[in-house]
Amino acid sequence: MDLKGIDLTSGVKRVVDKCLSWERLSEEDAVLLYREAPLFLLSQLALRVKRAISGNEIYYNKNFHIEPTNICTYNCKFCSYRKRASDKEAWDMSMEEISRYIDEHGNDAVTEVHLVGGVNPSHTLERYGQIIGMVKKKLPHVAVKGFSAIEHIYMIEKAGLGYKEGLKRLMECGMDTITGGGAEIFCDKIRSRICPDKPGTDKWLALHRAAHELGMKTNATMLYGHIEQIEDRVDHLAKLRALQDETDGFNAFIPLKYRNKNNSMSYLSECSIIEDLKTLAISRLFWDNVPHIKAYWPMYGKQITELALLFGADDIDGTVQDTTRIYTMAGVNDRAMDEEELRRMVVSAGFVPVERDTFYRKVGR
Ligand code: V47
Ligand code: SF4
Repeated sequence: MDLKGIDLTSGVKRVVDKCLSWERLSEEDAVLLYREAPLFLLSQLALRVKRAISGNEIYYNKNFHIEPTNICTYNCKFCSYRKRASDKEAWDMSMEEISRYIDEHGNDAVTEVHLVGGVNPSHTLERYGQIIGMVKKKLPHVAVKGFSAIEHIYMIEKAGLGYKEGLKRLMECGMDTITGGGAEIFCDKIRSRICPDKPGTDKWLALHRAAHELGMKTNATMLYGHIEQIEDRVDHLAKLRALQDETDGFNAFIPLKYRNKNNSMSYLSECSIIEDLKTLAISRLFWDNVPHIKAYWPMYGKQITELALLFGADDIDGTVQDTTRIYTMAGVNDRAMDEEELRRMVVSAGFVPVERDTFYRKVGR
């Protein structure tokens, strides 16, 4: 990379040298990149790492979500989705409704079903197992990505089991992996302000560790762009990187931009697109041992997703079929993309679209 004639601070030059010699970045390095590195440079550096992992390919999959309920015992201030049982916008699907829903959305082309919802205190681990089992029975060819760590922690503790034992029971019902949700931001001080009553960092990490020890690959998320500082984002990535060093169990990292409509933190503005792109690129550079960075299009919207491809993301998630309400309820307008549109987006950014399954194996049709 020829940086002659480009005005960079000595700190940035030092970190660029580390990147170019594939040296691991420290937390201080990552904070410095956030503060001092120009955006075009972050793009070049992150693309270099992305290309070493996935060449010119950008992955997508064919999936749909099932959100069985939005009734939740927790009260996350950023959540636009959660309702009380008495609210007219609350839902809690019966097993018959879930069955019809699977029939409506499932077909031979779908490779993944993403299950997630509120933590409904009237539900049980057994019911989670029944839902997973129903999906697997009707669509035996799909991978079931079942629920977030927060949902698992609640249901497993309620059943009086250890995390491994609880996850094992759901795996026996057909669960292949879990989602990366519920991580929010690992700084407990911030957590106590934005999601005060929900299980904390140690439990989230312990649940994923248990899944990894059972041989399961999982995803991880980070909710950013609210009241956290840059140092909190880097600390979050450092905790994930440290667990990955031990277990090698994470497949993908998904940075989630805080969207500000219809929730108790709506007084906050959303962060800039520049901040989104920096966060993607620095995640790619700092978390050096996570294979994939996902630019989740239902959360970014289509335009930011296109730009994300130039900042180290190598995955845009799936066809989704307009089956998630988490982001539409928080103000994102883009709801649907068919396969052709997903592929066109990738091609227009200069990459090769590749259909993958949940475990990043190429799908040959
Ligand atoms: O945990 C809720 C976030 C997550 C808002 O594993 C919000 O492949 C921004 O985890 N603004 C759920 N974010 C979604 C999730 C996910 C999404 C896509 C792929 C995968 C995967 C996982 O959504 C929650 C929370 O962090 N969230 N409200 C909001 N207003
Ligand atoms: Fe419940 Fe999840 Fe919303 Fe928090 S983010 S209130 S845990 S549905």
